[in-house]
Amino acid sequence: MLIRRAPDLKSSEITTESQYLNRREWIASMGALGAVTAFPSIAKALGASPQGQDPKPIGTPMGLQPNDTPTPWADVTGYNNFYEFGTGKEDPAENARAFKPLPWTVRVEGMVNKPADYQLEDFLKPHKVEDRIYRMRCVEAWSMVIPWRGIQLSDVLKRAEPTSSAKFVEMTTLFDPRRMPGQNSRVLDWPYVEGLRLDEAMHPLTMLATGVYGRTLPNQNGAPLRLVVPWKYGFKGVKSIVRIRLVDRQPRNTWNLSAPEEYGFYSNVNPEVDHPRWSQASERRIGEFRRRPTLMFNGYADQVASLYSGMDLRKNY
Ligand SMILES: Nc1nc2c(c(=O)[nH]1)N[C@H]1C(S)=C(S)[C@@H](COP(=O)(O)O)O[C@H]1N2
Ligand SMILES: [Mo]
Repeated sequence: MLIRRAPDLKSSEITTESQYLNRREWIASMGALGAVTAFPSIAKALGASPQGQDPKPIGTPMGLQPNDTPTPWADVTGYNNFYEFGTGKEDPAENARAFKPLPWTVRVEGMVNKPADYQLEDFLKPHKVEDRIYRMRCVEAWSMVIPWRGIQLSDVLKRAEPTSSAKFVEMTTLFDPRRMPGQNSRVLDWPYVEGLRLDEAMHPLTMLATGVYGRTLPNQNGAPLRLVVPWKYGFKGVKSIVRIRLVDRQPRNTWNLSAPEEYGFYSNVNPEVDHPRWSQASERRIGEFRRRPTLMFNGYADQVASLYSGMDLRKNY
């Protein structure tokens, strides 16, 4: 496998010309979203709150396509995968209601010069918080456009000072069956764990999210801290993270442990490599009826394809 050094891009450098164009088209398309919310029945079908109290989607659109509009608040926060709170898409919003994400400790450890246990506030304090609107896609072939708020994972890693042996990052969800009732059943091997290669983790698109729609992250979306990697299938986005560990071997990841033939370590969005149970060639945007084509790396190929040059993406699915 090819290990490359992490790209050292400033965030200003990743705003490409095509993103400027997308931004203009996106602003134009917001007119269309306004038209939808003007019809209460349609807005309701799309999941908008009947009181019209939905927060405004804020943030810099990054890599959005001309027809991408932010997924309504009610869908972003009402249609979730978070097995710690049940396996149905509507379970997490219901079952995570009582979860108290604060106080929260994050441990950064492993092959770093500066391991530490941080209270969430201290963990976040030195880093720049940004609002960014990303396309997201689940391996089950549904997709959303989500206005995230968060920090770059690269900032956290730089602060910890990885040693030269560190090659991967492993991130682990809280294990506390009293607070996460789904952990009392054996649907998955708890705690949920995910990983990235160090260069993927250092990529400027990779975020640790603390919010959506300019608000604090709802419990069902992975409060208080979750991973967001917009060019990978949703399951890479590990929620409610308590540990970030730098390691020299490819970490185990939960879905690969449960069904290795179905879920790989890389899990890059790839319309050419089907999952055994779901075609990856097209997707259904939540709130829409027709399918749309799935794009290589979920539309972020310009920015991330070079991470995988020389790799066989059929083998490394
Ligand atoms: N701890 C944990 N993280 C998780 C999951 C989970 O079940 N447990 N589900 C994953 C899957 S399959 C998806 S699609 C995304 C969904 O994130 P969202 O609900 O914020 O859209 O979370 C991912 N992170
Ligand atoms: Mo998913």
